[in-house]
Amino acid sequence: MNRAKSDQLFAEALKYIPGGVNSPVRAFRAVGGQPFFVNQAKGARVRDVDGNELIDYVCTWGPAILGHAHPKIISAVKAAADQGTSFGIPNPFEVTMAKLICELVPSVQKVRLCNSGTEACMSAIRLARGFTKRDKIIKFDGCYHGHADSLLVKAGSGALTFGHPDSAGVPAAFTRHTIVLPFNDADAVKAAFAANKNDIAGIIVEPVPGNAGLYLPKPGYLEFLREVTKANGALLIFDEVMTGFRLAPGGAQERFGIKPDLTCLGKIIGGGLPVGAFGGRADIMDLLAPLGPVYQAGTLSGNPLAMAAGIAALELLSEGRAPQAPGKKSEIKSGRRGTPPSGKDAYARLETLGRQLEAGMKDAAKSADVSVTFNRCGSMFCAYFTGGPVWNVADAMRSDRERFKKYFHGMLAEGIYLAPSQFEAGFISTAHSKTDIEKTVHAAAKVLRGL
Ligand code: KE4
Repeated sequence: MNRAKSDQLFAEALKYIPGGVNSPVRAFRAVGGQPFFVNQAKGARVRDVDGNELIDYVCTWGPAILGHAHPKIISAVKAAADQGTSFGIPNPFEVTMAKLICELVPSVQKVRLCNSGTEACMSAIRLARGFTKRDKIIKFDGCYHGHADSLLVKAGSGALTFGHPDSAGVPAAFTRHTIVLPFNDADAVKAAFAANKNDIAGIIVEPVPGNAGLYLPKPGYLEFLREVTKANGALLIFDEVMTGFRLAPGGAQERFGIKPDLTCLGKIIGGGLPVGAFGGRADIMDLLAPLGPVYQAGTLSGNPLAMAAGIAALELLSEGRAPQAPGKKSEIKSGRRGTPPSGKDAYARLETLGRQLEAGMKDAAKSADVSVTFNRCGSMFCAYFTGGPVWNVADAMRSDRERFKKYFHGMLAEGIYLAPSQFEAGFISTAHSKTDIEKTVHAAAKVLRGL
């Protein structure tokens, strides 16, 4: 594949941007080689600057659930841009977006818009601490909630499992109140609450973790987190930056029928433009400035262009759908083989394509006699190069990363762009076709045979 222009751009980028990228995962450090540059994307495809066209399963890390450059999103952004790009005073789009989120996400009564998932998670934690007047937060290893200092932690040891900084520049004091536990382990959570009585403000969790590949909550685990937080006067924060509007119009909380106290959102609600949001119970949200003592702000929060793009996306995803009653469990069954969602055609289509990919990948791995564990939830997936089940990050770490590297580059050579790391989720969009999935599975069968 000719990459001359990409290589030239990367050499130039390295002079001005650390690592040549504006976000580390794009640097291909986990798979070797160097990134290509894209200047055009449409539907299920991206086109690089050398004219190579690739079937895209990164979907800009989740936002492109309707495919790239959906005409309704593009025209909404153009129309908004014609009126100006930012006003420094409320704009009508902010109200429309807030209303849509409150109608679609079962547990959200009020919502605050911001500019990234990091901001959303950082602010939700500050709000939980302000509301409970407690300092400690539980998070799970393998889950990623953006790069706020107190969340860049790795597990310590033992039931207390206090966090240690996972990045230079983060003082130990900033992670002292972060308890890191293994995901899908109820006993570890019980022990942490017992060891930190009345000190834990909340649990923040990706209900379906998509930042160490993809693995699912064990049956009953999310219900347990809901109950154990309630029993201990702590808040349950669902980080749905990735799963929000991805697994159902009401996100994972609709798919699994759980009502968290706060929810973090991002990605899809910006239609590809910079965005974040956090929302939940009104009695908690009303502690936010200017009403209450918990400060949070953002120059471009509720930006009209990001709102216009996100509103177009959410309207397309939720056409003709009655708002879900809070806490109502949708017809979607939890777990890997959930039945197609009750929502719009979009989700039924995503489920059908996801099943087709899962079945094809499993057949391809079997016929190539390569150990692959293929995890999927709706249109999110991950092929781990390991034989055993993957229910947490420890299981995920057993995957053969050298094999993944070869697989990634083999698929790229076949015109398939997967996430450049074993520890990232893949995404299907409504713009993918059955033929695209067939091509992908055919390519995988060829590449796996050559591993
Ligand atoms: P941002 O600050 O990148 O908008 O969102 C942070 C975040 C928070 N919560 C969850 C569940 C997330 O997945 C993310 C961001 N996800 C990564 C992909 N694994 C973004 C890609 C990147 O860092 O470049």
